[in-house]
Amino acid sequence: MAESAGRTGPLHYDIQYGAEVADARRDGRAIVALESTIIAHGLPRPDNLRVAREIEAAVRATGAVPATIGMLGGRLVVGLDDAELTRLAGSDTVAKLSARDLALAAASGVDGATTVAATSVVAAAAGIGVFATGGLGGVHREAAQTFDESADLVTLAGTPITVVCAGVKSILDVAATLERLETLGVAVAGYRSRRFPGFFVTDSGHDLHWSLDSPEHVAEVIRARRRHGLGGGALVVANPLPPQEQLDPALHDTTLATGLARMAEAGVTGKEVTPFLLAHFHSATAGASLAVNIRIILRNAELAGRIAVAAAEAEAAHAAEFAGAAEPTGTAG
Ligand code: PSU
Ligand code: MN
Repeated sequence: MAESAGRTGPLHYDIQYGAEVADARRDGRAIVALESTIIAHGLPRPDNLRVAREIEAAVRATGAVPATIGMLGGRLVVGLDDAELTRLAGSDTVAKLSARDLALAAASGVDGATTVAATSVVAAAAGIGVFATGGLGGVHREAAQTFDESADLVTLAGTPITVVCAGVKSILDVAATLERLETLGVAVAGYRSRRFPGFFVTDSGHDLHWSLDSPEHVAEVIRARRRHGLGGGALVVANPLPPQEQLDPALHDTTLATGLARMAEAGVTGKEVTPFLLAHFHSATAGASLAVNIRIILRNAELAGRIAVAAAEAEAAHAAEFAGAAEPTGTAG
C-alpha cells in the first residue's frame, strides 16, 4: 500500500485544468476547447503565438472561457496559461499528438500539441462540449494507394463533441472525406449554408443536407443529441467564410495545381504533404492564404463561443423548467 519513492501514481496522469477553466467547470459556464497543433505545427512563427492569443480573445468576447489543450512534460493540460502557450508555440521539439499518442506521450514526459482527434477526446473527457478549429484532417488525395486518412475522422465518430470548422483544405480529397464522415456516422451541418466550405474558399463544390441558422439552433441539436441519445459521435458545424473574405478562387486553384505538381516533382509523400503544400500556398500567395487561414480560425472561435453560451443557457433553462415541474403543486397555504 505504501507509495515507494519516485513512484508516480495514477493521479499523475489526471487532466490538469488551468485556473480559469477550473472555475468555469465548477460554475457551469460555457467553455470552448481549442487545439494546439495549429499553433505548434499549423501556423508559422511568430504569427502562431499572437494568433493563439487572439483565438482565446475571440472566445472570451462571446462570454465563454477558452480552454486550449496541450501536453507539457507529459502533463495533459486543459486551459494552457500564457507561459505554456508560449512554450508550445516557440519550440521545434513539440510532438504532434493524435488520440492514440496521448498515453505514450504522457508516460514519456514530452511536450506535445493535440490534433483535432486528440483535442476532441480530451475535451469530451473534461465534459467540454464545443470545440473550435480551422479545418479537420481528412482523406488525402493519394489515399487509394497510401491509405492516408486522418485519425480525426474515426475519432470524431466515437467522440461526443461539437466541432466548429471551415471544412477541410482542398489539398485533401474533399469528396472522399465527406463520404467517410457519412460512413462513420459523423453528423455534418453547414452554418447558414447547404454547401460544404472549402476552407480557403467559401464553397468546396459539395452539397450538405443540413443547415443550422443560429447558435441557438445548434444548441437545440446538441440538446437533442445529449438528452435524447440521438447521436453518439461528433457534430461538425461547417462555417464557411463570407465570399468577400475568401482567397480568390482563381488564385486558389492555380496555387493548388502548381503545389501538387511541385510536390510530385519533389517526391514529397506522407506526413510531409500538408506542411509542403501549406508553405507553398503561403509563399505563392504572398501571405494572402495565411491571412485567410487566421481569419477562418478567429471566426470559428467566435461562433463556437456563441454556441457554447447558447448551449449553457439552454441547459440552465431546461434544468429550471424541470425543477419547477418536479415541485409538488397545490400544497401551499
Ligand atoms: N489541417 C491543416 N492544418 C493543420 C491541421 C489540419 O490545414 O495544422 C492539423 C489539425 O490539428 C488536424 C491534424 O487535426 O492536422 C490532422 O493531422 P493528420 O492528417 O496527421 O491526422
Ligand atoms: Mn495522415
